[in-house]
Amino acid sequence: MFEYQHQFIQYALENGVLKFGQFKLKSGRISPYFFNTGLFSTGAQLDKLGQFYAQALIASGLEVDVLYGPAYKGIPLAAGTAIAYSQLKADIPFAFNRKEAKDHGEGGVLVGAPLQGKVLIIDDVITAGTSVRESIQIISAAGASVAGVLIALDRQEKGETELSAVQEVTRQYNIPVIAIISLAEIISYIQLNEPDSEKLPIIHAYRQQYGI
Ligand code: OMP
Repeated sequence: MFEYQHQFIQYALENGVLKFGQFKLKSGRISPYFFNTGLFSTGAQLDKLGQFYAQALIASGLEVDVLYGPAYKGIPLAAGTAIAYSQLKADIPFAFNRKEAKDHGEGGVLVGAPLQGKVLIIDDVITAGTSVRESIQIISAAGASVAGVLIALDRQEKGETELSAVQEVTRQYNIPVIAIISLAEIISYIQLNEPDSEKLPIIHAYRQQYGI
């Protein structure tokens, strides 16, 4: 585990973004943990969150031309990452979509920099991958190529097949999915900091059932 991944989990715990308990997911599964990036909700928190995303992007070595944030949750994430990336590496354009097309003013569903070259999708969590597929269609329709996907957490759960949603996306579109952390890092973090935690067997059982 990289130092920034350890720090990211610590930061998520301190801010109540990573929680343990019983949570119903979009998929209907009852999960022993939940990660809610929406709770990073101050300027300083968005600044720090953007730094983590930018560090993960830099660590991946992926070269991208534009950052794209899918509405709604991806918009502040792409903006925050663009700010942090400009401080750590290079100034980079970003864009996002509207959920409903605007028929006056500048019109259309896309806002910000033109989608051209290699576009990186920035989102929060991938479980089944629904939102990512929609973004890929929007970027392709604009005539640009998808460089990959950058997310905060890969839950490493089975999708419709034995593969995880992230593996399915990687295979279907031949693009990398970069995650700041995955469930594996959350487990390592607990093992390191709370080796006797009662959370561990519960998370292991969940992983046994739904994990890849
Ligand atoms: P997919 O679009 O099916 O991949 O589901 C991802 C979405 O699930 C996220 O964008 C969140 O709305 C939600 N989610 C979380 O935010 N955190 C979690 O830990 C789990 C989920 C989820 O419901 O699966």
